[in-house]
Amino acid sequence: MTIQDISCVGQCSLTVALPILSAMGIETAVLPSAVLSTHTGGFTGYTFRDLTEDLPAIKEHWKKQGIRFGAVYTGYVGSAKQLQYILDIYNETTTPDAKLIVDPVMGDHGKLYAGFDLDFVEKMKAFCAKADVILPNITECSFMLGEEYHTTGHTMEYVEHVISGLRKIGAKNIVMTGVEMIEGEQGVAVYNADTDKITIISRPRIPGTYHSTGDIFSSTFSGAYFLGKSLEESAQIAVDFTVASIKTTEGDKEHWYGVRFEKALPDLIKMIQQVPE
Ligand code: PXL
Repeated sequence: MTIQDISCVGQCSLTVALPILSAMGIETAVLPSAVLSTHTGGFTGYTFRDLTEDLPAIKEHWKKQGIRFGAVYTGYVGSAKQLQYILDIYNETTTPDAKLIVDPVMGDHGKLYAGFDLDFVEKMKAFCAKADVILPNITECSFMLGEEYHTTGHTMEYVEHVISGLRKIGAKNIVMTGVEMIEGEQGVAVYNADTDKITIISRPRIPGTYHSTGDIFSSTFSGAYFLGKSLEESAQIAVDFTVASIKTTEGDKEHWYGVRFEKALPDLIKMIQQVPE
């Protein structure tokens, strides 16, 4: 089950997660955290309907129906109060082995998204401590650690420092996105709590900024991990599909609000069918 907003227009959150998870062959239930006419990253005057108070009744109905989920993946959450409701849903409607995968969606490029504040950051930190895997970008890591944001030049020392800070908050497995360790490359750092090892997965950087690629990454990661791939394999598939999605929109100035990931879905289906070496 995935919990995030429906941005009616804008190719992010649920309108990205659902097609990706479906293409991976995973039956996915959705819980919309809010409904917006568009996403908040560049559109103005959007509508925002918070669904926080719908969550308890939805949970009660699911419980009455005996519904059980095999995993929960959370993205953009509409209010701090929702985090407790989501934990209740996770605790009361999942199978005993169900993983909680949290993308602590709060900001990018050194700034919080519209509508988020430092109080939300504190609550998100506590929520991340309950997760099996967290998928923060560098901006979200900086806010959670209360530190300055560094765009590029991420040394291994910096990555280790951030991971150690996030572990102190209580995070278990960590996939940090937007890591730029090698000039001209971008990727992710995967911290595996079982092996206590960090793996860097990096690809040549595509110039420009592309909205919602974090949601594409996290949805793909969650799908691959749910299918039983390792943390590292899941991150690699997610990086490769994110790159393939960006390539469909590279240089397309008119399509500024998202990427045409739909065109790359056939690649994703091939990627998850490949047997690891
Ligand atoms: O892509 C993250 C995201 C999700 N949902 C909404 C957003 C954003 C980023 O701007 O505005 C509503």
